[in-house]
Amino acid sequence: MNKSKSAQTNYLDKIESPQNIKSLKIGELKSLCDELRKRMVQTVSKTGGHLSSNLGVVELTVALHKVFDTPHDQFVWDVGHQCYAHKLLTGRASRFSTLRKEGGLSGFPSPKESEHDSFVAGHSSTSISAANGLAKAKSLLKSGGTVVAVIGDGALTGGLAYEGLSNAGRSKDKLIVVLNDNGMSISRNVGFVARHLAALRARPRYVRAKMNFSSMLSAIPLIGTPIRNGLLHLKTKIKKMMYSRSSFFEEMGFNYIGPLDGHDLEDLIRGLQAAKRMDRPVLLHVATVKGKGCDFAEKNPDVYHGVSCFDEQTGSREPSPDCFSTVFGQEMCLLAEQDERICAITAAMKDGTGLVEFDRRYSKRCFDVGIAEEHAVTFAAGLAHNDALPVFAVYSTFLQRSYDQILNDAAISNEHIILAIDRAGIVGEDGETHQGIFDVAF
Ligand SMILES: Cc1ncc(C[n+]2csc(CCOP(=O)(O)OP(=O)(O)O)c2C)c(N)n1
Repeated sequence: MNKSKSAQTNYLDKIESPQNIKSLKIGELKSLCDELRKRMVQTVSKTGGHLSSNLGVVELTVALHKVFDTPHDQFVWDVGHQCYAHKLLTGRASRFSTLRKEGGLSGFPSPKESEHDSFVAGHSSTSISAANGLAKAKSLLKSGGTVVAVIGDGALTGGLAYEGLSNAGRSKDKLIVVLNDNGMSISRNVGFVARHLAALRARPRYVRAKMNFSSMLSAIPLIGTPIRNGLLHLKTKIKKMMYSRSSFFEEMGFNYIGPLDGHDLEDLIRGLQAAKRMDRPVLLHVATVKGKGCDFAEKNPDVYHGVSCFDEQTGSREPSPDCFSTVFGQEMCLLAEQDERICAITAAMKDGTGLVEFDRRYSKRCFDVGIAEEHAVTFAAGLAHNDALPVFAVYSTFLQRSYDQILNDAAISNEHIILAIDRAGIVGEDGETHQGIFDVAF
């Protein structure tokens, strides 16, 4: 861990509910962030779990709880693997050492576990659709409060996220999507999303002007309509001067704020307050560093994405024995040498499925399609139809996404695709959302 004298303080153990952080000043909140990181590294080194993603959203989580009031306001964590700071701030710090153990805390959000976990998660790219539904129900029933979806740039490669954006964007409901952009899925992110977000990150000048402008507007009491309209016109002009084209999210119906530094608490709090004041769908783009604040996780965020026990000081781990994925990867390399029709497909799980060496040796025949399991199967069927021999390496639980594609796009026309199904069976620590028990039935 990075050394910090403020890590000596103890705010965390006094937090019984998120209300307790409301009165903390910025300096105290920063110390709290150090404590959260320390507790996560200590615990995950013993229980295993998702480390890098959680270290990256510490300031974001603190800022969210500073600005909003759960459970009246609701946070929907996409995938949910980054919810540890949220758990620690919502009355679960004393049980945190039971993380991922039988009878202990789940590694993912679980409404059964806490009223602060608004929605179940585990599989990727669902948060915007869920938040769309939660926000719609709030506006229909006039129950008040704000719904905030937190989604990573990796999860944004999944098609369901676009179904969510498209519907939430036209809903006109009060809804905030926080895009946690660290440039990484488990490994480096791929495709259009990665390119578009990199372009947005490269133009940071607009956000401050926009936030200062909205605070200015809201600070003027009873502002008259003609003056307000004049100012809004001016705002559009400034915006046009600064941006030559709008972001994809604006085209989808969202007000776009960003990019913000996701480790600057003051900026995050200001950004979230600005988003909260808007009575419509808003996308807040936040740039974070995966693994932030822990040297070994920051250097190798992919290695410490999902990790088993390790040494808390050095990050070193026992070498793991060869498993299905390792042997599968070796066999794939051997077979690919003999048969040039063989292609490998992964849905953002190159490391977990053992395809790293295959990708190094046969990069033209290795396809990381992003978190897009449906696409992976139909893409494989297309490859097979034109005589390639595709092997889709996938965890059993995530193959559930592709049930329809297996039936309609591959099986009906008898395409020769190979499904290399990993992590089948009861999975233990990852819990109910990750069981690999339905593939036999389908
Ligand atoms: C449908 C589905 N496929 C694959 C996964 C495995 N998985 C868990 S987290 C993750 C990467 C998510 O990246 P991002 O959303 O950017 O979050 P980060 O970890 O970078 O914070 C993947 C592929 C999953 N949870 N769900």
